[in-house]
Amino acid sequence: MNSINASTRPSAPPEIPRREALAALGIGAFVAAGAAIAQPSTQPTPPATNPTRPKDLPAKGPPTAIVPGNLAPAELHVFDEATGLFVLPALPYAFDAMEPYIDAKTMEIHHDKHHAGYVAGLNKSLAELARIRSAAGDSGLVKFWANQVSFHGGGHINHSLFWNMMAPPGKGGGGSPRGALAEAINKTFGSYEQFVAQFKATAGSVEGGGWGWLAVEPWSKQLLLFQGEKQQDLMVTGALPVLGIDVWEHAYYLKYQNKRAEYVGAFFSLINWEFCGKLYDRAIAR
Ligand code: MN3
Repeated sequence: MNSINASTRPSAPPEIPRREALAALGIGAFVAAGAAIAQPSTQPTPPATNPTRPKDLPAKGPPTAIVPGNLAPAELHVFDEATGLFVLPALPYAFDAMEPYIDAKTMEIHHDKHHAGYVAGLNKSLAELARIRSAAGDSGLVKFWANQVSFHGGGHINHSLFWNMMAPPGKGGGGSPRGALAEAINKTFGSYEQFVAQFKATAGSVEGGGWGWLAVEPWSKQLLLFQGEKQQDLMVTGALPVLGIDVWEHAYYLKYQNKRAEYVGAFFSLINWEFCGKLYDRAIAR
């Protein structure tokens, strides 16, 4: 699989054994959870996204993207096997597709700058750790770079999922869960309405930058609703994400300023429950 958005490669780092890099990430489950969900898009190429994309990178194929309401198993393209580098997946819709709930400028900056930054930071961190292993780097910085792997690795996977957990309002976005996920939500939280209230309270009260997550704990197969701080803190080890909302201010501040609760409320008009349902079905089938 290719992506036209394999675009944020930093200067080529020393070769990183892929298996080793993934193991260091500790996010294999996240990648696996998304791996069979996305599908190649037959949609037009999204608007030009990243001015830093090297000019000599050929566009090798269609963007990897979700067609809202028409999901089929394919690949969520977060990593390029050929280069051994993590890559920025294409946004599966246009920047203005979340209007009026999330403005186009916020989506553009969020994807092209913030998410791209996590991808670059993850590749950089892994390259620095490889340099240290080859005795070219500062061995005193393992703690620093390992911390950066968690932060940027979390950021990359969180956002790769987040874009696909939303769809244009009325065109795959909004409504309510169906199928096994709907039944699990009712069983766990008492009703969909009680789930919504707890989700809003959870996401709305994250301290600083972070996320509200609905996830499956795969051994018990229980739904958990919890806060994530930064990109990686307070996570439950191994929990497989079903639904998440980014509540960093960069996700909403241009339109909502300090009114995070309004943004969290608006998010319910965008949730791609079909995608979330597939994440749930895969999580409990493991
Ligand atoms: Mn973000």
